[in-house]
Formats: sequence, C-alpha cells, structure tokens
Amino acid sequence: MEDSKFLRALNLQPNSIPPVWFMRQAGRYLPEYQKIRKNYSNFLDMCKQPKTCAELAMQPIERFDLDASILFSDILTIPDALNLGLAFYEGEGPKFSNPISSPDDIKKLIPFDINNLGYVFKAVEETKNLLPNDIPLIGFCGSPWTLAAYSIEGGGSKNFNKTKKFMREYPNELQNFLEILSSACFDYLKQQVLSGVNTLQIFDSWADLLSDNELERFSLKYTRMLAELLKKDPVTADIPIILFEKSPNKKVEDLVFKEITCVSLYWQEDIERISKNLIGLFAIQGNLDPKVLLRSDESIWQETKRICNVMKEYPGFIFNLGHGITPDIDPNKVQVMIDAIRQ
Ligand code: 1CP
Repeated sequence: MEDSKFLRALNLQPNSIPPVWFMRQAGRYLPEYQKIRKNYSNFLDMCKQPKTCAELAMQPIERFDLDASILFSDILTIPDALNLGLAFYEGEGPKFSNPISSPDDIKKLIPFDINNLGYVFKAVEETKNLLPNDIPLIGFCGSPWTLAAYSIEGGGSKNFNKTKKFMREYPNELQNFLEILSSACFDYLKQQVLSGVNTLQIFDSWADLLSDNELERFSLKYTRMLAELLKKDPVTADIPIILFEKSPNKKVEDLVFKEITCVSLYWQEDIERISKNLIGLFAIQGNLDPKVLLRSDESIWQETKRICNVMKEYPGFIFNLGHGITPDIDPNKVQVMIDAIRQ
C-alpha cells in the first residue's frame, strides 16, 4: 500500500501525476456491468452476492487501471437492514415498502444489527482478494441526513417534499432518527474497516435540500458525530475520511471539520478558490462535471487539463468527477479523460 498514489494524496503528499478514480465507476455505463446486471430484476439482490460485487468492483479497475477501487454496494443497505423494505426494480429508482411516515415508525424501528449486512462485509473481503496490493479499497455510507431523506420519502424524489414536511412538523423526532442512523453508520463503517477497506467516504447527496441553518442542524451535526466516533475508535482512528456534500447552501470552506481528511467537490464548486483556502489542511477530490464526458474528445481533454493545471501544486489532489457518472456516457470518453490526466 505504500506505493499507492491515492493514499499519498490523502496524506497530503505530492504526486507528479494525480491519482484518479470516480464516483459510480462500476455501473450502468459499462457494457460488462450490464451483462451481469441483466441476470437480476432487483438490483439489491445483486448487491447481496459478494462474489458478484467483487467482480463488478474490479471491472473499472481492469478497464481503466484506476488508482482506487470502491466497494460495490449502495448507501441504502442501512435502511434496508432497518426493515424498511427496499427494492430497486427495472428503470425505477429505490422504493421502500415501509417508509418512515410518522414519529411512531421511528419508535417502532428494530435495533440496527450489522449481522443483517454480512453480505457487504463478505463483499469487502472478496474484493480485497481480487485487488492488486497497491490499489486501496474505499468503503462508504450515506450521511445520516441523506439516509433519513430516502427513508422518509420512501425512495428517490426531485424535491423530497414529504421529508421537508416531516422535518418541519417533527424536528425532534427527526433528530432521534438521525442519531439512530449515525450510530448505525459508525457500526457499519467500522465493520467495513475490520473487513479490509482502506479509506471511507461519506455521501451527503441531499445536502442541497437544506438551508444553511437546517444543514447545520440536520446534516453536519450528525456527519460530524459519525466522524468523531470513527476518530475515537482505535480500529478506525487512522482511516482517512472523504466527505462529499452535494451543493450545500454553505461554502465548502465553512463546513469542513478536522476529523475529515479530504473533501470531494461537487461539479458546481469552484475548485480554484477552494484549493487556495484549503491548501495544507485537507486533500481535495474532484470535480469534473460528468456531463463534460458527453462532449467532444477535445473538449474533455481541455476541461480535464484545466482542473489538473489548477491543482498542479496542490499536495493532496485526487482527480474525480464532481458527481456520479451517468449511464449515457461512453466508456471511451472516460478513457480520453484518463489519458489527459496521465499525459
Ligand atoms: O439498476 C442498476 O443497475 C442500479 C444502479 C446503481 C448502482 C450501480 C445504484 C442504484 N447504486 C449503484 C451502486 C452504488 N451506489 C455505488 C458503488 C458503485 C461505484 O461507485 O462504483 C455507490 C458508491 C453508490 C452510492 C449511492 N447510491 C449514492 C451516493 C452517491 C451519489 O450518486 O450521490 C446514492 C444517492 C445512492 C442511491 C441510489 N442507488 C441507486 C440509484 C439509482 C440511486 C439514486 C436514486 C435517486 O435518484 O435518488
């Protein structure tokens, strides 16, 4: 692992060529993924097959020779383990058959038990068996807030109106739920580390639903609680933590905190300004707009080079997309981006 460019960057050490991996690197844009995916009608059933997860995590590593691998799973495994009844059917997003519709549903929740997620920890072990020694494995979870939003809404949504209504009517009960989720996330990430992951990423994908005050009260408070628990436990204390906040109503410089190692920038964030303010303090991951990968090779090359040039002198830069890659992107375009980074 000493030769990992990715871990060097997380330690704020310089790299002549930045390490690269990207969010949702294993997924629907890859024909080799589609080939396996079509054997399962419910995506979650595929996530419950550890050997298949390991094979899927390896696909982008083999195709693009990336510098880090991410566990193949989903953030919604925790609400599933709380018996909210998750399924992902063809062409639809996630759906919960028992969402959190009232404060009573929070009171009636079964205690979180990591033994219900044994398939995830087996997937970590299987993936570690396949990965080359110098390629770290990233484990992850959703932020407590993002998991609460899906659990209350009952699935994906454009504006999460049910969740916002719940937040206004029952703020204290929501906070109880966020505490349950923070503790579940901690147990879950700790067990991922015990199973072999080298780094952790927390996805606060729905931070943009919240105003500045709400972000502090319902999201950051619990993400910090989770990070503090991780830093206090001897098993996880030395594991780097990457935080992804999707377009928060707050400057990134004002939301980072000392327990995290790296901030993963959404594509709308100004990497040049932020890098000037965070240099020497945090590693930065980001942040090419995934939609750039739908443009000409020349345009991909230019935008990729622009980011690399801005970050050339930044110790602790990891090239990534500014959000997950989408299914409409041609893998050959990803190769253009990688060639631009490495040339
Ligand atoms: O039908 C399919 O093939 C399922 C597509 C898919 C995949 C490949 C889903 C459903 N999840 C995943 C894997 C996944 N999800 C990974 C591991 C793979 C990798 O990165 O290589 C990771 C890290 C996630 C994380 C995840 N899931 C996030 C956070 C990142 C982000 O994009 O903001 C979120 C919000 C989810 C929820 C989710 N899972 C799947 C979908 C389609 C969604 C989004 C639903 C929505 O629209 O709200």
